[in-house]
Amino acid sequence: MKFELQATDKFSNARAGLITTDHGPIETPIFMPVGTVGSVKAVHQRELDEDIRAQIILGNTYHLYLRPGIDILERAGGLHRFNGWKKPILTDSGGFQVFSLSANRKLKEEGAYFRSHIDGSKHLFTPEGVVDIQRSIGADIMMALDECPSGTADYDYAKKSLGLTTRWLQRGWKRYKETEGRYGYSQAYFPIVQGCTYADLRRESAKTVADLGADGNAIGGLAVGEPAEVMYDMIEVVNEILPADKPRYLMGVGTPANILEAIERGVDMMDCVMPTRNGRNGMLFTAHGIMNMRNKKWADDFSPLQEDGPSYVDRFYTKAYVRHLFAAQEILGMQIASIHNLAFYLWLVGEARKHILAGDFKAWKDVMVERVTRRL
Ligand code: PRF
Repeated sequence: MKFELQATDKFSNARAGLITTDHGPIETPIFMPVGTVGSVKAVHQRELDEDIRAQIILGNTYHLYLRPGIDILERAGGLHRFNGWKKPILTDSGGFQVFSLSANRKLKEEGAYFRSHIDGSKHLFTPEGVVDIQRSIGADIMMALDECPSGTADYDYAKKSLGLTTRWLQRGWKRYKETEGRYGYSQAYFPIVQGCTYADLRRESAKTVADLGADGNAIGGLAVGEPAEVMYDMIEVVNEILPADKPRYLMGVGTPANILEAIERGVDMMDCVMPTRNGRNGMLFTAHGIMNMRNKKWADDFSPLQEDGPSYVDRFYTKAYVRHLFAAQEILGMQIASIHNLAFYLWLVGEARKHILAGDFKAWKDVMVERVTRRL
């Protein structure tokens, strides 16, 4: 994997760059749609590619390991062959999902013990094991096993937790260096900065991560219950230390406004379930504000979903029709909302990139943050 820094904003830390992987290029800043079980919910691969213009999607080690399982993924020739997505894939390591989904999880020095949320079976994720699993999945970017404490964790807990994450990182990195991709293309391994809301722990973690010299670096443990301002402060603290010539990935963030604030602070990659999950509940993000399609006010609004929207669904369908689909609980409503929201997120980061390259990112961003947070 290669990263070329193409421009840095004069008035902020925003950057434009180009990541090159064996499955093609990624222009940054980029938003990565989440495809937890190997499918971006309610969206075809063709729509993802041609309409939404996704450049990279996510998968989850936790889910894919439990189902369909590593044997099937290996026999398929990896996740790209299995789901037909030919562009880059990043997989999260599983630690975060073990904590949010599984039962009876327990952290030990050796790894994370947990029971499957599907059938209750017992499993252990080790830092080495999740490298092997991600090799089998064939992710272009693999993530280190970490612990993500709550955003309200106390200092002692955060410090102990970071100790474990750091030891796990060294073990995972060693396994990464000793192994190779099994499908003939190369795979990167991103370490993850933790340290909760404590600047000294964040700095310490960022130094450890920077010293590894990985192809890219991630910031975890944010958007987990701390105030947004604290998240922004932590991003600033960490990005002062993470190398400028490697991509920076902020995990699991966020709203359109969060994304713009993160880009302003030097983040290059982001993912979040929000456009798809909230979309399935009828929440549409647009360049003019947020619409709840369950609201009766749209019932007789026959104007296009978003006249100037980036996706064909924006002009093809009316607000009244989409409101009807949600009222009638039709699957198509969820599909339209998912395509619209993802196309909007990809449009937003694409515009951010254009404005960084043009040199007027900061002024554009200040206007956009206000617009995208309005309620329509
Ligand atoms: N670690 C991992 N995945 C994550 C997170 C993390 O801290 C977050 C936190 N926002 C989302 N996804 N491995």
